[in-house]
Amino acid sequence: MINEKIENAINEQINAEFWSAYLYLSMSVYCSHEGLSGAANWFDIQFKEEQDHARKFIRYILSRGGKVTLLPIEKVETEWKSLLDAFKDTLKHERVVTQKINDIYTLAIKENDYATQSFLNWYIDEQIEEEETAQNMIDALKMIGDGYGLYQFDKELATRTYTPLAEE
Ligand code: OFO
Repeated sequence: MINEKIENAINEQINAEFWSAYLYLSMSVYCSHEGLSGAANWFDIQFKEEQDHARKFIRYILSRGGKVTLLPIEKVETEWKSLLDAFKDTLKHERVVTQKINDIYTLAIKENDYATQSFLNWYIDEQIEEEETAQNMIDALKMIGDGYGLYQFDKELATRTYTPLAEE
């Protein structure tokens, strides 16, 4: 049985993952409006992956006999100055998510919840990748600027494909 403090923290994290999904859907729509169909695809996959992250937490609470509570999703930004600006926001956002995961881990240590500590390791590794990817995008966009470079970069982002997270 999962303890109530951990259950509440994970329910909040489920909400944060769906909020992330919503933010990336908003970025995808923004990119479509800007004629950046490759970047729109990239953020749409990000949208799907965040939903997978939320579902993984949902399955975990259920597997430990807890109660899942779906909370309202906060409103998100809908406009950015450029694709670079959107990726800067992505990095900022992922750093916040990393901190949230770390906070749940700290709580799990305090509560002697070893199962949750073990479960969270997947998210800790995932956050390293999320932050690194956003930083790489920022670095690339700073190098290429606008125009033909951006056109080529967008074509590259169009090749990203979605792989659903395996259910264990
Ligand atoms: Fe769920 O990793 Fe991004 O937010």
